[in-house]
Amino acid sequence: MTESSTDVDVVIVGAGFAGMYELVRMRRAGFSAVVLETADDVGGTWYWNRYPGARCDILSVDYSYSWDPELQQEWTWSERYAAQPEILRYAQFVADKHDLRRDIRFKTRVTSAQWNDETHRWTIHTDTGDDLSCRYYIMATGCLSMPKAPDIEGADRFTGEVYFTSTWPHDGVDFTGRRVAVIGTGSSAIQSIPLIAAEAEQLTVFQRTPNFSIPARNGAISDERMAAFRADPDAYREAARWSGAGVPMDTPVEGALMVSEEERTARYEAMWERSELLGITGTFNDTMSNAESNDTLRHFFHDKIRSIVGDPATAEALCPTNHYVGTKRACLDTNYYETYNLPHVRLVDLRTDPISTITETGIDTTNESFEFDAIVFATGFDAMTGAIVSVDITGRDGVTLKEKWSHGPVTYLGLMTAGFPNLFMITGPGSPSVLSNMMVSIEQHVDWIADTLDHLRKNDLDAIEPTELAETKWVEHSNAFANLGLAVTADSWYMGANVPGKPRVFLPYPGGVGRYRVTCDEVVERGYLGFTLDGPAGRTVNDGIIRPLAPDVQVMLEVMAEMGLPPIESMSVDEARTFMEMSGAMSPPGPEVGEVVDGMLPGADGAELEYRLYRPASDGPHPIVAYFHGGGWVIGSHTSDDAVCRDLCAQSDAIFVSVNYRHAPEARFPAAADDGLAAVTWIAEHAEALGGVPGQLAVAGWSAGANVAAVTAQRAKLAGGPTIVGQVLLNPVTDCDMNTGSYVDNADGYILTKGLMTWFWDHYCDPADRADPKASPLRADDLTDLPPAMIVTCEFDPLRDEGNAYAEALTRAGVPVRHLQAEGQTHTSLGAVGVIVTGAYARAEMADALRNFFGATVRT
Ligand code: N01
Repeated sequence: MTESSTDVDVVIVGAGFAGMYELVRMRRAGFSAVVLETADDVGGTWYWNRYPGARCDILSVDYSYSWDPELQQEWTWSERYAAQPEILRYAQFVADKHDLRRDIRFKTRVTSAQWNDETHRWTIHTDTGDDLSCRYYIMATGCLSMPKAPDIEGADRFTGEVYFTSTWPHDGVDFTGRRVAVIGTGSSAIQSIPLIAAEAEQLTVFQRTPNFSIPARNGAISDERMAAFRADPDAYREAARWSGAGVPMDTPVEGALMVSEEERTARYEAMWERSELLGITGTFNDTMSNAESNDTLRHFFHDKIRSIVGDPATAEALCPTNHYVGTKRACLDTNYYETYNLPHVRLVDLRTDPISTITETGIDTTNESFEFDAIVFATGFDAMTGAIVSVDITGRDGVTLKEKWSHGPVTYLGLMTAGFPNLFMITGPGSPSVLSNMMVSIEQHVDWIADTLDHLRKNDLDAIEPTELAETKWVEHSNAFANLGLAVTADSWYMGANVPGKPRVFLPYPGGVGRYRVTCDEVVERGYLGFTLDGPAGRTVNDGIIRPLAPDVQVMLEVMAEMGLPPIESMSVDEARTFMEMSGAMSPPGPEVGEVVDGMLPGADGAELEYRLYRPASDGPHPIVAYFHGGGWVIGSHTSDDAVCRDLCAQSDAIFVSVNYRHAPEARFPAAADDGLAAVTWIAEHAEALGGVPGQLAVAGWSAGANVAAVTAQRAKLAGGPTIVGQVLLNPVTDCDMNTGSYVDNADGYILTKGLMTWFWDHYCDPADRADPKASPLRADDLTDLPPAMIVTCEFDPLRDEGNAYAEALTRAGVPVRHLQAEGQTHTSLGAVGVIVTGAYARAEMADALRNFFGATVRT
């Protein structure tokens, strides 16, 4: 520490909207705090980005602080989308009103920071020579604040004027009479190009990737929007906080392909007229996840561009074809496409004619040499991580953040990172941040951090740090979420793909601000789950995983919870059966197969059983799988697992015969088990007539159906036939013991509860009979010589442990077993074909197992 050192509770880096509000909260909480800021005034991004046309692209009414009720009344925006000078004035107004500048050290850049594990304090070094010591170190450095270094050959050779949109001269630039080049066609370029064109004698735009942009239609804020806000500002802000992207908006319920082409186009036209960035991908619910749906939007944009831009070749060059709409950040513009109709404006398409070098006098492409008076670099930022790792931050054990993040940022909740106690990031990587209205995400993080510091103080603690497990699992969760969508397919700055050498990782958290807020709140409610808290009061490691479910499983459960459906076990049997049919009718149909045929086969005790046969599209004959549906022996039918049968049939290239075995309570134990054996016997005898290969018969089932399949395999062995070459058991009931660990862990959750299993067992089987191996196949005396098995269990299923136990027992008995425990999945999720994408791999493995049972050469 130098002589000019300062000891404070909190150092905040950055005096943009995040740092300013954090300072307010720290002061209110009575912490001593200093803000360090490179610029000579507040405003952050709005201080630096002063290029012509710079304005927000979230409606001004939404892009405003909510924490000062007076401010909301005092400040009136002049336009729908405020321009940079007005937003900067707003930041300055807030700084004045709350007298913030007295705690901000301007023209001060943080150069390095070191954690001291003895004192639980950070030492912060600055370029002014001043050092600071603080307990808590908060990076409010913004997501798009570190300009990307020019990565074009010869960039430093040009002797004319050079401008960067990200650090524009404060007194503006006059391009009158100049020949100007703009490199880049992202938001900054798209906003500035029309205004530069209005002055310049010649403007040449160098475009590597065209972007999607809609007209901003700037003007007065609509009466409707203002009325909604003024009527109840608190309710309006609250709706924003729990929304998907931090702006109150209706959530679309339909996919783009669910409506007619006319209807779809009409809705896209309405979106185009409405001129709101979030509306672009908010017209339908699957634009960001379904390529075909996104294509309809992409083509709508192409048509618009072609209708505006006069020169067909220029129009085509402006049509984005290598990424889906919304996978790179879309833009709002004022006369952007129209600008290319001006005679002195030209577009150079770098995809066909790349820049070879920048020269002293201009730019050379492969085919041409251009001379310019000025070059404007609108080439973007080292987003989300650049500003954070630009400071040399050293955490515990001498590890630097740069080293730790060398393969991509690793954070818990985008707020903190393990090994760097008391270092907070506002809107850091792994939080919704740039996918949302930044104001809402900033306020949520600032509040969370302020509340956390207050919690620590109240509890005589002075250090907080995420656990490795919590952090690793958060990154996995965020990545899994991202992988459900199309955004990971683009070479965007969201993916770090714009900066040469930067690891390719989806940087923000894609689950939405409302869901994310629930998560952060829950972390706190569960005693700071995933954090280690330390200090005079002692050290507590509250290790754990906040979101262990696969993200699409989580979303499905949320949707179901919102529907407020009664639990199945509270229904009558008839109601439960109707409910099951209705849910099946609402589910996606599963893939096409060659043929679906319904028929009847004899069950046990003279019963006549319906069956549905699914035949692969390839030429037969095929091996056959006798399939038994799920439904607790009570509900469901030969058609209720339709999508699963189609999917497995198509993937395994085997015939599936789904059997409507008799159900309880009308036909109690052992009717279902007896029907299983009878059905398999009949199928084996009629294999040829069914289009099958005699002797190539496997059994498969799901849940209670997997119980029937397992029991059938055992009984066929005991009876000396028919021959069964393999068994595929998905979440099987194998035992009547309802006190296993998985029953305890999942007693109340995830649709199949302990209560529902009790309801099923009670309908199916007397307690006295349940230990019979025909009900509990795990209890069979002899498990040797059973057909090879593929057993799939799910982490969040009461039946998990008994399925795992069956896999182990079969293995012990010498039966070849392939066992998969699907992490993050529930009892019903693997069967949700076309809904739960993260479960598809398990069905692919089941199909693969079937192919192996039948042998690769079976049909040749
Ligand atoms: O930066 P960008 P931006 N040779 O990265 C091109 C926010 N923002 O400053 O796409 C040739 O989007 C690059 O090409 P490519 C907003 O979130 C908000 O415009 O990499 N070209 C791209 O066209 C936005 O998304 C507002 O192939 C090169 C452009 O330069 C984010 O900031 C306004 C190149 C960079 O576009 C960044 O926007 C402005 C090279 N070597 C910005 N390198 C609001 O309205 C890069 N490019 C609130």
